[in-house]
Amino acid sequence: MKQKGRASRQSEWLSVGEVAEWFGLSREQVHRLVRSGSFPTSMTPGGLLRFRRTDIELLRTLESNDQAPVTTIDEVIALALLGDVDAAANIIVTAARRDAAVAPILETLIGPVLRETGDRWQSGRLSIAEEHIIANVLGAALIMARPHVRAECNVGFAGVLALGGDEHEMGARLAQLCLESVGFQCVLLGRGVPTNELIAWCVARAPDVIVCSVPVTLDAVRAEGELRAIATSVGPHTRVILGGAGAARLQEVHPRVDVLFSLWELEAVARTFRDGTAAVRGE
Ligand code: B12
Repeated sequence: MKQKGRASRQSEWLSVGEVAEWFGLSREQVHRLVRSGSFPTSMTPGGLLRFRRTDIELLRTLESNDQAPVTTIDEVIALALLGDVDAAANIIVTAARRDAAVAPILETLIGPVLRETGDRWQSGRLSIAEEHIIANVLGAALIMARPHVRAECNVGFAGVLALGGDEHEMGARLAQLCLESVGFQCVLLGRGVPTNELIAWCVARAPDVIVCSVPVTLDAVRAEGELRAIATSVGPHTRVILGGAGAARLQEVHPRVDVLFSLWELEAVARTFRDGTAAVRGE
């Protein structure tokens, strides 16, 4: 995609027309890319589609190198069903190096593969065993990719967990990889941590960032309680970040919590820590 025009710089949010102009696309092409999951989006309270400027700027940087994902969802599902963890990890690592960022491959391929897997399981096109195999292979691939995408610097310490108490914790693992790729030291607390232990951990470890992922199936009341406990137990320097497909279902989000809509945004926010650390060091 080529950048043609330049949209106005005033607003944090961009419209479909502005994004189309930035990439030299028609509005219909933008809508198609949104439907395919290639553009992270948000809705205004009035139901209008909006794009966060930082997401689009990061995408534009990547697009300027003419880099589209070459592996398809079907291919990843097929190799995952063969149990090929190495190939799945290789796809993530190769793309992360090519894009100089890990969020694009996670948002445009790994996330969509997981969601497609759920759809196929729900419609009977994949068995329970096959769904489990794909999730396990991708989970292992994310772990295998870590040392290869991790940045050498140390920009801060982060805790990452899944809220709501159910078994879905892949969102937390994706978030962990994003943070590590920009230089965070991460501890994955995973899922199902009792609230009192969460509080104790936050107090004892005083992380710079605590990232909470809310999966699509969640106990909203439990997730809200866990989030409140975290937000009120961390010190003032800790940034609390919330995201994931279930985040929109929470009725009450503590004012200390920043809600992000995508891994693109998370990576962009994490980079601001790195840039801040470099500035302090005078680099
Ligand atoms: C893998 C999987 C499982 C695995 C989980 C393994 C694991 N270690 O996580 C297992 C097999 C255990 C499982 C179990 C179940 N599952 Co399941 N599962 C899935 C599946 C296929 C993928 C989940 C996933 O990882 N998605 C990818 C995530 C990461 O995507 P996401 O949340 O949209 O997040 C994206 C962004 O928001 C971002 N993100 C995520 N976190 C964060 C955080 C921050 C801060 C930011 C900025 C961004 C961010 O990253 C993602 C990138 O695109 C989904 C399908 C789906 N649509 O997701 C079904 C799905 C979630 N499961 C479902 C169901 C029903 C179940 C079971 C109830 C099935 C059963 N009858 O036993 C059980 C629940 C058991 C329990 N007690 O919890 C349903 C939920 C339906 C609903 N709407 O409630 C789904 C949607 C499948 C379906 N189509 O019906 N599941």
